Amino acid sequence: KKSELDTVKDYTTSHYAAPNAKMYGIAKGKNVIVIHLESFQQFLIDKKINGKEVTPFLNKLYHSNSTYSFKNFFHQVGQGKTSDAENMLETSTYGLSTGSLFSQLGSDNTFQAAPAILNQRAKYSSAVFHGNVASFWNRNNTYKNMGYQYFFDASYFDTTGDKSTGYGLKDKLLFKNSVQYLERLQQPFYVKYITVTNHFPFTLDSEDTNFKTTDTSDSAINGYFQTAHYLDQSVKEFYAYLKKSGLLKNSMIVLYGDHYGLSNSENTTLAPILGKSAKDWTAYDNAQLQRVPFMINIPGIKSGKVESTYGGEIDVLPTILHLLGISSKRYIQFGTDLFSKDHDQVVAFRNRDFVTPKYTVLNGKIYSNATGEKLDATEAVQKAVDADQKKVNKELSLSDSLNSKNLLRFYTPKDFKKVDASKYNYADGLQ
Ligand code: GP9
Ligand code: MN
Repeated sequence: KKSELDTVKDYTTSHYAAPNAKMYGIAKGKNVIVIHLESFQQFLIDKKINGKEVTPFLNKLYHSNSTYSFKNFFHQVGQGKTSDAENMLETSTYGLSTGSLFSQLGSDNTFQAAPAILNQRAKYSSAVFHGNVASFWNRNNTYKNMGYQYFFDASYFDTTGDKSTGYGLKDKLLFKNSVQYLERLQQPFYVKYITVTNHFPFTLDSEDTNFKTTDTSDSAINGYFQTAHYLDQSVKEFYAYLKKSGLLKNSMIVLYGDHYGLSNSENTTLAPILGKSAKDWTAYDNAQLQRVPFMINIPGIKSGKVESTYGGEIDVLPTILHLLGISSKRYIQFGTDLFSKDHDQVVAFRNRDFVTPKYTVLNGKIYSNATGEKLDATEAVQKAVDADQKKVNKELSLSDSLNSKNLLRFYTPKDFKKVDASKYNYADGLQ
């Protein structure tokens, strides 16, 4: 009888998408800097409020010819929110159907995650910078099992008084005060910045913003544009440092929004700001707002553009590995390289709803992306959608069995050395 691991492996092997030869290795050997844009939704890109761009710096990056930007990229998180996004990016496996994988399984599971892969395949060092306490979402334990060498959490920074908001150190200070550690990391490095200031309830001290925002009845919406603007300025300041230090030209910067900031219940108040009618707002519209930015900025290239490929957080790891010239074929990963001609454009949400380039399927109801209207599906469309739904269900359930049964402990990819979490002591920092 086939083992459960083999069933999973058979699926990911047959689902694997070979790299695009034009893209493979274009960022080989570069540092990788992942910037996690907290609660940042795609609609912020190019959005103007009172005649002013909310995120002018990110807009420029988004449209730059040194950036591959994706306009049909969706978050796929469940209840684990930030930690689910992190798990997908680090492992290309899904979060769990309830709760947070980091919290439930992060302390004990075997991971074959980005920091370990990059270290073993291409000698990358690795670190996370985050202005909240290390125990939030059980990161301190999970990161060790993923092979992160360093974790600079709140304890490394002065977070007192007005230096913090609800979830920790303000983003400008996180970027600025991380430099002392970043500069001592051996290159090439794989580092991740998890920002926090653009987080519900989106409040900011008045000294940190002069952005003139909306005046809706919903203070979260009004605040959202201000904290997003602040995040934009934070990234801009960090880029100025990267440029001045010379790191920029040796790095690939990956920016992504982890999940929605405004919830479905707030979307009807948001609708008029997006030029939509609140009274015609539907579940379809809520689903479309689950787009988040995904940008790969590789300073020096000229071929960057806004891509319309559909994809999500599950696809990031194989995409990045291939850009670095590292084959992903030997790993168990559920996503596929966004640049591959075999990339799978069916984007699964954690609740089994899904989006394809043509359809949005919510609770079995099919909406046309072209019209936003519910479809009376022809037999052929229904058949295609049923096949996609079956695949989505299968993929999520195989990922769940892989993770909840810790099946990776039985699998050793070629040359992979199991991560030894006891090697890492995040209190030591970089001496
Ligand atoms: C906290 C931060 C927020 O450390 O990452 O997590 P979220 O509430 O967005 O899941
Ligand atoms: Mn988050």
